[in-house]
Amino acid sequence: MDVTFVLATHNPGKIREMGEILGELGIKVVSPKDLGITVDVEETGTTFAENAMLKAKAICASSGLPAIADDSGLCVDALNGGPGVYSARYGGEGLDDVGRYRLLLENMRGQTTRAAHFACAIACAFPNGDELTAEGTVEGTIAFAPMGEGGFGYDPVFFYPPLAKTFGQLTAQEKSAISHRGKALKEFAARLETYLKK
Ligand code: ITT
Repeated sequence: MDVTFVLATHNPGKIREMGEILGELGIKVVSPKDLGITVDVEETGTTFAENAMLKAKAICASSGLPAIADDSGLCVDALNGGPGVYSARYGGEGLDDVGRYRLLLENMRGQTTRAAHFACAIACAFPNGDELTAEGTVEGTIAFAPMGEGGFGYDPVFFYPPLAKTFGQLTAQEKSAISHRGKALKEFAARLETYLKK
């Protein structure tokens, strides 16, 4: 594939995972940082798909290149699907990844219903106005304590029953093979291939 895409994200965990998966799928990417672009996009959408498209369009407009964005989050049944689209802002500005998952564990204390899923929407915006989208989810449960140092965000507290491990205990390859992001990016790559053939 001879097109270069900008990864419309500032999250280092996503840049790493998306770069690896897209690289394996033969898709060339650069980061906004590589291009000297810093665009802070306000995530005003109510769905992952809307927010992903807002980010992709903003970075496409400022770079002049096709841009791929990811909007994702953790949806917990006992929290009525929260933090959902607010996953990055859970607990307010002052918290880091560890602070956010600790707050989640605190809010889940005594809760026996632990089902949750990660969701990921991928959006791609082209300079000519064309758009592509794809989505992926993965089901799991909220662990009772953090386990593992891998991944990022809520990974240490997201337990994946089929492997009996948290996402924090998986290698990058193991996580990508089953994750919300891995699934969404594979679907996106298939749609992109069809689009580029047209
Ligand atoms: P960009 O908007 O720059 O891409 P962000 O971190 O603000 O970065 P989101 O608004 O999509 O991105 O927030 C997603 C949050 O959901 C992220 O910060 C993590 O806390 C969490 N999250 C998403 N995918 C995850 C994953 O694979 N593992 C762990 N946590 C994840």
